[in-house]
Amino acid sequence: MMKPKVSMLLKLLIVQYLSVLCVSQDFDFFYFVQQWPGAYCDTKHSCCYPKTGKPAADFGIHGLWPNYKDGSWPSNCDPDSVFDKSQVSDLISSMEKNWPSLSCPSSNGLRFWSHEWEKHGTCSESELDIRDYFEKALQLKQKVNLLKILKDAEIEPDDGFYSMKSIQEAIKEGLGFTPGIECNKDSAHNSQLYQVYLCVDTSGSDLIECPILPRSKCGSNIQFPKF
Ligand code: U2P
Repeated sequence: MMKPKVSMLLKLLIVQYLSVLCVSQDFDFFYFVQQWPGAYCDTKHSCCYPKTGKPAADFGIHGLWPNYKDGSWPSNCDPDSVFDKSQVSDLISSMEKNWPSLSCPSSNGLRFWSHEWEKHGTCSESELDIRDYFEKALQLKQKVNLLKILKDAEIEPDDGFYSMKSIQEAIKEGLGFTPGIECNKDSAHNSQLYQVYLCVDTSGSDLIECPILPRSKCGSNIQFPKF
């Protein structure tokens, strides 16, 4: 028979071990990622406008991605949780406008939103249920008017080239936080402004300084393509 004190200690250790396991399932912050449709469409692969028509010439949401401070990220955390349109029915028209899908074949967005929920959203279920998840992303988009911030710094989608430094500084000036910038290449191999990463606290509400910026493959001068 184990002495009572020893068995109590063992129980405590087991509880502590389990709680560490649970906490390690969590995440450290979100990347809120917006994409410039002009850069998505101006590459070797084609793009397809959504069934609702050509999206506005504005940044669109790509996703709200739970991330770890070391730069890695969890994905597909809950295979039992599928995207349930009925839980976001009142958000759909805003999602069509602010979170359009440009991949081919043309879609009404449901495929894109399901993918984002299942791959990323299910990894922040400890903080946000499906409705909160989409609502938070839409609220962040309303808060952060990237196009205006850039326009105020005379950086516009006019096919012109701008320094990475001026883009990062304009956003830092406008929001108070340094963004991550991702580029892709057009068919002439020009590096162009594709996605902007901002960091958000685990409640999905407030911008924070990024614990780690995504690695950038941009040149020092990048094109801001028309859309
Ligand atoms: O970069 C290519 C794709 O990898 C996923 N990604 C990237 C960085 C990151 O921090 N987290 C992350 O998930 C994205 O996959 P998607 O959501 O598009 O399937 C990104 O497009």
